[in-house]
Amino acid sequence: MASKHQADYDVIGIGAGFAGLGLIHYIKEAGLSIKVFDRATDIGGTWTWNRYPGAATDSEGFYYCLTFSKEILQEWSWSQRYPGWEETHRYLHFVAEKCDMWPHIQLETEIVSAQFQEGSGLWLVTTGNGDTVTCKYFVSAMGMISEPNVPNIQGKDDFNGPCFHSSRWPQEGLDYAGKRVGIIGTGATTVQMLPEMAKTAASVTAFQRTPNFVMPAVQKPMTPEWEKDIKDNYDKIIETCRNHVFGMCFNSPVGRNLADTPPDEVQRILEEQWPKGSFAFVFETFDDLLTSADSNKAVADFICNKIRQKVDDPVVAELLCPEGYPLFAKRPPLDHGYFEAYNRDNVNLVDISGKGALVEITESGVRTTDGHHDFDIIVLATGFKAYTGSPEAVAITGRGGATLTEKWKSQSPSIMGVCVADFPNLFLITGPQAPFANLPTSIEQNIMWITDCIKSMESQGYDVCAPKLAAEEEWVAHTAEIHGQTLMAEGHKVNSWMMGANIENKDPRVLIYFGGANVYYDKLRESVDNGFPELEFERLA
Ligand code: NA7
Repeated sequence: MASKHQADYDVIGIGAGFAGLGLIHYIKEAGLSIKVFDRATDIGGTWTWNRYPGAATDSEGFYYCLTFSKEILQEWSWSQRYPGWEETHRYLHFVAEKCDMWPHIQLETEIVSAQFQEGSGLWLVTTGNGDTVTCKYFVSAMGMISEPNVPNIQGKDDFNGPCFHSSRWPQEGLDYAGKRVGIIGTGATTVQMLPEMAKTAASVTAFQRTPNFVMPAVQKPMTPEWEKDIKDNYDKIIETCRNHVFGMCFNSPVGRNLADTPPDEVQRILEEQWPKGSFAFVFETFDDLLTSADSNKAVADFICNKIRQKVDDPVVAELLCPEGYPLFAKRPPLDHGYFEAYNRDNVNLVDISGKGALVEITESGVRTTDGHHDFDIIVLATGFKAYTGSPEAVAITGRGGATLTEKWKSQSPSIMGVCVADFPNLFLITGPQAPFANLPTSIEQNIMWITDCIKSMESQGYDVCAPKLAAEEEWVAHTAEIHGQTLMAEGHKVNSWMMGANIENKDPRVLIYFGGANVYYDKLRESVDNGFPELEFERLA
């Protein structure tokens, strides 16, 4: 049944990364028209912006991928366990070409605003050039860790050399060999970047406010035998991710709590798992690490001892050991030689957590209260405005004239992270209060729900779907209750982006559903099966 009001496209998406490409596939398959806009010069999203040395996936590549095409899963070959940004970027190009997605993509086009039009039920979308385009369904595929957090550090525009956010790495590349590099921040980005840069830079100095629980990645090349095993078992791999609490290819729950395990056995299990690498260290050891403070502390102590073993200088080692907060209150990075890098003569750690606080960036470097550090290059590896930052960067105005930014001022409510009350026909892929999980798994589950909703509306001749406020309140309460039962609730004490606590002048909040990605995917399916009870459907006159 055709809509009474004609739009330029059935669907407009913003963002041509994993989410945007996945959206194109499912919407095309539904027989609807779609255009995806991206301000970047290339597709790839995260994997086109984050071109810093060492940038790589933290999920293993064989399940950090889209699964809708069995052909692609068989044809594409990953070269190693954790593909670097170049390889992931090449993979996304492969997907776009193979599935004939290019006609549906418009690059170098920033969307600056989108307004819901009450009369027609369409979205009016405006580009940075002032061009306007309309759609019935408007989808944010902008990614949940993509809008840079650039803190207001005094003097950052005065520096004489390159000074940029890590996700705005110069696209033409940057020659840092023989240069003195200063990096502000020591999150997952720096953990990947620092050991790689240290190989050729004259010096690399990291300014650290909060140390992280960094666990081993254990990179390894893909062998023909391993690849065959993966490709022979893809259905099982996809099913495992779909049914895992974090959407990953791990065998958990393991049916064992640390609290019930004798200390010797705990050490034996942790020692056995540590050299295998990946987040399996948390997910395939014990089931109570994210809920029991004592169990979490035992593993935290184990990790700190490993750090002490790796770092030669005991003072530096102590500075690198997290203390006073639980493992996973901040998202833990994976290690590709980060700690060993501090044993090099050209790598320095500057503690800015206390009396040596960061004061300003000057023409020639960084000043702390302890002195001045000269640099040729400064990288602001200061993180992202997770979950809400990207949608808020576009002026999205819903019913009644309120913007998303206004709606999300003190909390960031949604229904399952996919839609928001007062914003009809707007869909988010991995919006706030969705789980934090292996992203391609969550992305695809979200897109399937969105596409099913759109297909249902089209087949019944509906013009508008309005998310119900009561359903939103229910999801918010449920998400908050579960969040409060986990140790991630302590994230606000350590500026965790998982609670939006890393953003200046922003109230910490519940941004993530921690009830299990698998449980969440079941809820999305239930919603489809029950005819989307969270939504009110309308036909316009
Ligand atoms: P993160 O993990 O948010 O790390 C940002 C780092 O920047 C962190 O060490 C912060 O210290 C530091 N930071 C932020 N603002 C400042 C100021 N004003 N002064 C000094 N230091 C600051 O971002 P990443 O890019 O490393 O990783 C983001 C995610 O991307 C990662 O978790 C993966 O999921 C992929 P703090 O900890 O707040 O003391």
